[in-house]
Amino acid sequence: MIDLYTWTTPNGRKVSILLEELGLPYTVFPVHIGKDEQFAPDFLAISPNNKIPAIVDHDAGVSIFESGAIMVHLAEKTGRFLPTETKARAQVMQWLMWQMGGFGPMLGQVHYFVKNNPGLSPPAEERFMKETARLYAVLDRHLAGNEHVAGDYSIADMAIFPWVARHDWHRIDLTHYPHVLRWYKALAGREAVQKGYQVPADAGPIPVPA
Ligand SMILES: N[C@@H](CCC(=O)N[C@@H](CS)C(=O)NCC(=O)O)C(=O)O
Repeated sequence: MIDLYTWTTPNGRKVSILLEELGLPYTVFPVHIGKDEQFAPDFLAISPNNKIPAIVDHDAGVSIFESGAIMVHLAEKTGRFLPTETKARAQVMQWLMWQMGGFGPMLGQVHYFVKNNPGLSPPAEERFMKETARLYAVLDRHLAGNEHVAGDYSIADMAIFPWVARHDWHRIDLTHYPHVLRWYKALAGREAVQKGYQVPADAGPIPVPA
């Protein structure tokens, strides 16, 4: 059995989408980060960086924080969504790390400066908006020639998707990125993605442009 500590955010949804795709049983423990529940000692024992998501895999006797590490663990545990062949695995890992290192942190900065604190720092707004547009262009060019992000549908797709679902927060018009939009719509239509998106609470439908 797996315990999932999460909240209604892109990093949390990555893991709940994967768990739904895998069909693994799991227990959800909501951690309300707006109420500082991530600083509770019980949670810090599992996630010392005071951030969701985190899991406890009771079968394996391990607790893990950092969404990328959790996704690799679950993929390896089940032998799904992360190939073992060297080249195919490297492709998934590089796009997973692209999401963890850039397409996530940079978009989060846009949420902070542009959406939540407009006017606080115009240079920061410009810098992070520009980087966000660059990252979307990279993804769009890549998806122009690929159905999925890295070979078959994988944890790389599941890691990127919930961030694209916040496109209105980072002021991105998805119709300007037609290949991202095609890919995004395909994933938004998957039952497991829809179920995982609503963990730990119903957040309304996945936003999909017409
Ligand atoms: N690199 C981490 C980032 C996790 C993260 O930023 N979580 C946010 C919500 S999306 C959080 O828990 N924030 C609470 C806080 O910073 O106190 C991961 O991918 O797991």
